[in-house]
Amino acid sequence: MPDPILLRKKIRETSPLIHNITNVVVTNFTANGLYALGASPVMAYALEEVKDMAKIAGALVLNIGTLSKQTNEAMLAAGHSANEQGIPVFLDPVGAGATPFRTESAKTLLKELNISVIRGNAGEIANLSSSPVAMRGVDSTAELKDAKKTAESTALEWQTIVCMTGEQDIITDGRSTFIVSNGTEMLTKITGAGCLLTSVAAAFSSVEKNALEAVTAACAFYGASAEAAAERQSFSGPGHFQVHLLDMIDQISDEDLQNRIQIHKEEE
Ligand code: ATP
Ligand code: TZP
Ligand code: MG
Ligand code: MG
Repeated sequence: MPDPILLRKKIRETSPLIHNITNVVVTNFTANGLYALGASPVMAYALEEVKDMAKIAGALVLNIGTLSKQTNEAMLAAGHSANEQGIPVFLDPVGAGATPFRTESAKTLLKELNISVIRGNAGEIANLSSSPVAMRGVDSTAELKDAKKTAESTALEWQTIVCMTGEQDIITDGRSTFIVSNGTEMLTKITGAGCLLTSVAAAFSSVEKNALEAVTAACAFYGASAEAAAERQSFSGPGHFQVHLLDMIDQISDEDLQNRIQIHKEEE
């Protein structure tokens, strides 16, 4: 079974380098979240250096939130370099389906690279599958009839692991599926909650070869930390929540984690 407590300990002990090519909205929040976890973040985008940075990282995150043609090229170069070294590559297809540029860019990364995990909301994942849905901006407005089926078929289609997040997180390779029920609605009130989760999941994957278990553990750890953050006494809205989330990623105890974790394995 996925073990968030053990994997968080491993991250703290080894401080893995996580190379992020991410969007301009969430850059600072993502770096602070990775520090709070005990990982070592680096943001590097220049075509001249991404290959060198990716090959010394524990994991690479490609996030298309504010994509440009140049960043797209850098993502491909970094991705090839990581693939050559067997370093896990995570894709966050922010806003896939909102514009053809986003959808096509995400699909090109999936075609050209060996992507270990796609982490996105329901709408984004559906738009990488053969059953696209309408998207408005980066938020999922899709009410998928069968989210689990969509996650599983997308995983099989791209031969990867899909982590579809929402009130429940569905983590699947198309055959084995975990459901994580941790989290709080407050996560939908701040920007970057999904983007940071993608980078946190990449950090978990850098210390655990079984990516399905690593990502499941990351979702439970992150959701539990967010629950604890929302319960803090001085909490009074999204501004405080964002800061408390960083604090709880750093401070949540093993005992508190153990009591909160809600991971369910689906029958095959
Ligand atoms: P969106 O842009 O639609 O907000 P996102 O990329 O930010 O998507 P989310 O699906 O919001 O990603 O997931 C980010 C985190 O928020 C995950 O840990 C997820 O479990 C949690 N989450 C999202 N919605 C809810 C909810 N209604 N209740 C509890 N937790 C939630
Ligand atoms: N616009 C482009 S990227 C971005 C916004 C608002 C951040 C999206 O962050 P998340 O984690 O998907 O909510
Ligand atoms: Mg969100
Ligand atoms: Mg997102």
